[in-house]
Amino acid sequence: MTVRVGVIGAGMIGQDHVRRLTTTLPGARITAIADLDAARAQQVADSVPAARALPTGNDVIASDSVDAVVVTSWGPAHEESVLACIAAGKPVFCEKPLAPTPDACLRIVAAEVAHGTRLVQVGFMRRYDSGYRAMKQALTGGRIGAPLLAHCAHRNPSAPGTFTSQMLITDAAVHEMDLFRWLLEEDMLAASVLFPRRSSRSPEGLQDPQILLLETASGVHIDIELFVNCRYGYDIRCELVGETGTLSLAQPADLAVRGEGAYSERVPADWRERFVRAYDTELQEWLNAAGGGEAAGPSSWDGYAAAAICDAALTSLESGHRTPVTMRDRPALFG
Ligand code: NAI
Ligand code: ISE
Repeated sequence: MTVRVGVIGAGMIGQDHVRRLTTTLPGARITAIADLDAARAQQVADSVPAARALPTGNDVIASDSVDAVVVTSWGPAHEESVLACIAAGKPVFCEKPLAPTPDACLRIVAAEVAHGTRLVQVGFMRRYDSGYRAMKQALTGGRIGAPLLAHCAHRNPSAPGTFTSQMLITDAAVHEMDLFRWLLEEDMLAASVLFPRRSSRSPEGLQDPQILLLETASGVHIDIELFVNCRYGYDIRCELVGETGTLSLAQPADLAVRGEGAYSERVPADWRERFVRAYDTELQEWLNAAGGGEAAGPSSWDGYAAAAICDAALTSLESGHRTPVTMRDRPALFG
């Protein structure tokens, strides 16, 4: 079956998802694209056979030639589009963050509960990365005993001038927040943000790097270095320490070179290169479910949980204190 897909937001990741849905993954046909920048929407639509540029996201959702929707606009615009998809009964893949605040996420959760079945998948692609999947399998298979703590790094070579200290949490660390809920199968209890020496290479006023410490309900501590102007490449690291061993995310390069007395591996340029296979797998899973009018993978509840953890971390960023994560009870729809 071919799913006719509409796309809202034709920026960096929107174009990357359009490419994979058009040239890499079977089972999809892009039929409609909208962007606030009409020229950009037209340009992207022109690159896809039989796709039309439409004036607004709501036009895409309402279109008879759209069965399911990919939302890749900016975070604050996600809620309106996702709610409109649920109202139209159309499956929707929404990039992270589901919405910028816990309350906005809860409105989406409530709409999905009222609809009665899941329609929303959130773009937490790390759950589909083969390295993290191997880590989860080894953990649940008992290879390192009970997990105790984890060390992570989330480094970007550079961030746009508009990047704020808050965005190290809401834009970057949100991935680890979801990842560890999935990996450890438990919620977070508290968040604390620490401030190491500021990099003189980061824009004035940006607190970069930061260390985020998450605590799970069972007491696992997860430290995450967030550094968005590390200059040398996109570097994602994770080591999970258990009672009898450790699990480390292998470096993702396909090739290691020994030559001229040195050993080297390529460091990915950005998230598109590092997680290319994970994005392919997550969107294939979404397409497979969307073909049946449903959603799988990270849910709107997972989007809400991540927003609740972000909220605590943002409070800690301001106050300098450890901050408890507060969450509502999970509706039955989300298992
Ligand atoms: P971008 O700025 O390159 O593109 C966003 C596009 O959305 C722009 O062309 C903008 O004009 C359009 N847009 C904004 N509001 C709109 C609206 N109401 N209707 C129609 N178009 C609208 O941003 P980028 O990097 O592509 O990020 C988009 C989303 O994807 C963000 O939520 C971001 O956090 C997420 N993202 C996720 C990644 C991942 O690894 N899962 C990686 C990069 C981005
Ligand atoms: C970007 O928006 C993403 O979502 C990437 O996955 C993340 O690693 C990066 O830090 C964000 O800026």
